[in-house]
Amino acid sequence: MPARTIDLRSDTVTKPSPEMREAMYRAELGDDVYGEDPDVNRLEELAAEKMGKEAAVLVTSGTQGNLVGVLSHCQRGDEVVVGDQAHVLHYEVAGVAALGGIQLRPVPNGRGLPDPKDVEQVIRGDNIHNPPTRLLCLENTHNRASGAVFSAEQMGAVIAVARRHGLSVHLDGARIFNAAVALGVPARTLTREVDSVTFCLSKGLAAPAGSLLCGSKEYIQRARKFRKMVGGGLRQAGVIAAPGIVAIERMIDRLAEDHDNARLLAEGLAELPGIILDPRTIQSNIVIFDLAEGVSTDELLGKIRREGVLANATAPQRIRMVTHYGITAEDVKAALSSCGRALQG
Ligand code: TLP
Repeated sequence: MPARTIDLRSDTVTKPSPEMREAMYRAELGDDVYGEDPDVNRLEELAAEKMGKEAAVLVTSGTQGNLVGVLSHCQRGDEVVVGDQAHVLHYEVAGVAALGGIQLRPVPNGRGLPDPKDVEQVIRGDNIHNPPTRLLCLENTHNRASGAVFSAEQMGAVIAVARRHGLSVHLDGARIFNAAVALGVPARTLTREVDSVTFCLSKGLAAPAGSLLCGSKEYIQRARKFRKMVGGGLRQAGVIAAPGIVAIERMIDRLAEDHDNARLLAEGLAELPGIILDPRTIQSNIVIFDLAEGVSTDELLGKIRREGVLANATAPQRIRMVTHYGITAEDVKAALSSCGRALQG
């Protein structure tokens, strides 16, 4: 058995810090459906302030945040424009379609943001045949684009198109603090122009669960009702909120270490035979690389797993590795050695 597991599958695998465990233990607790959990109330205020919005609501997960976020903007039969690589399109079980009767309209986004021209082209005019285009969804950092980071200016160009046509804008900011740290700006500068944003406590910030949906007071009031509808009204949720407060107050600057480790990982991987990766494209904590023809994804993943290194495939010849609170520079070096052995033998 390997001495230690180096789990690069995702930053969702992070375990809470000792301070978070202590905060959970000490949480005062109250029934949050009555609005009576003091830590939840404090966390929601803190989240709203960090995102520069009037209000916030604690949800169980990023998926629930995006679902409730979209439901609170749309009516059944509305259409939402999203990048064709968006998390909301690939990994959220089509929740907005299945539960909200909302149609997702993908536009190409490759390794970046959707092109404003492509967005403009799919916004529908007022015609009896057309679903109303109601919302534009963006993602920052972008998961399937190797954690690509977008500045406020870059997002501004595509948001301007949405505004010109009266669309609202929701940001899947599951890793918005990674973007903020990578750019060296406060997160609220990246969320200023959007109507709503979801961010996660349980990825690089290392809290055990929970995400926050943030927006105007009136929007968040609506969202509270949808959260209840999808079963997200929790009771003594202070056990989640208390470590969430620690996550926001103590864990944001630390994300820079994950970015350094991701760069180290990408530079090492790029040197290995059979791996196709330009390390200059890695901007945050997600490293995605392709395998040359003839290199088997399953074989590589199987070999490194036997040495205690875990990673996931995101396509037949594509692997993702994510750095996080549980991964040190030493772990990265060990993972690189393991990949090197697997590719040579
Ligand atoms: N992403 C997970 C998987 O679902 C793929 C991961 O391991 O990266 N938005 C973005 C951009 C995300 O990356 C994720 C999680 C979510 C939303 C959903 O968050 P959770 O897992 O809390 O529902």
